[in-house]
Amino acid sequence: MKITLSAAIAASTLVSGVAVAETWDMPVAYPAANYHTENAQEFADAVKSCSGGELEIVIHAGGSLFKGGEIKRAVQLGEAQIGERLLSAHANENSIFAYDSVPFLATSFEASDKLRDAAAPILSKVLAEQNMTLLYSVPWPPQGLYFAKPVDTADDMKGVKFRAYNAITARVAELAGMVPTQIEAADLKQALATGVVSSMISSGSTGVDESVWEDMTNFYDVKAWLPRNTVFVNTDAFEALPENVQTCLTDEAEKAQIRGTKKAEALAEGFIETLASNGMTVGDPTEAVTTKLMEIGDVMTGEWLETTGDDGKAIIDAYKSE
Ligand code: PCA
Repeated sequence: MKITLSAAIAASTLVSGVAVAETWDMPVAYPAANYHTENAQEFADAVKSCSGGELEIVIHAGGSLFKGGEIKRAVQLGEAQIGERLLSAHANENSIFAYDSVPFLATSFEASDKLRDAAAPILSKVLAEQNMTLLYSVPWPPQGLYFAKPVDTADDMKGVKFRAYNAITARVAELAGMVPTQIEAADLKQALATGVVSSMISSGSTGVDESVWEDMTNFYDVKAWLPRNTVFVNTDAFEALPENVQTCLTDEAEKAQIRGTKKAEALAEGFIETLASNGMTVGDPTEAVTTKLMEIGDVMTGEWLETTGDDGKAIIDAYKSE
């Protein structure tokens, strides 16, 4: 009897999945110790557990499997099954991807969540057209300006070499008279050290990850927007999963979104304190710089609405009506 029972268990395990256990690669662009990556690792661990070991997600941090700029395409083509990407960096392909980087539209964690929900239907549709399924997204803390000198007036920004992480940040720089170059966070330290750039807009998180106080001196807490890292899966790979594993994945994605957002918010102030304790001058921008940035924000909001048309308008309308 005992033997028969264990044989039956063995047979059913074979059928129900252990024998067909899947391993997925999950490329991410940011370092292993960054909270986005730690959150993704917790997500992977939870998926392994709720799928009863049927799905193992292996995280490849710091652009080690695919560089930031390659992750989205790798998932689209099924070269990786799942990935995390700063989708706004693909705004050149479809400006909807920059919904989270419209200057001064959503500048707090709460507003950023609202905007995420307002954009979710359209973002899901755009990703679905590319054979990808949206799982979750987590914000970066509010974006501030970093410089290697005090910047008190709009003129102080002119000619400064600026590290951009997407087309939006490049446009901010351009409109401020700076000279943008798009550089992944993984390559930032070298670009700063070699003088390729000497300023950027980013969160305290990336400033701390890359110990930018070694090359820059001033952080201005502009709170321009909260860009997001988005996690998405190749739709064919997702649909090939047994239904219970699909549910496990989407349930854990929802939890990861909440957990990651809370982490970002809890860590935000501390990042800025770390910049200060490492010698950076931290504070608000001057009125003159703020005025310039607001002007730039207005121009860019107009440009974003123009390029996104009805979809962009629908997102803003849904956001404002919430
Ligand atoms: N850090 C990322 C994107 C936004 C942020 O805060 C970066 O600088 O690459």
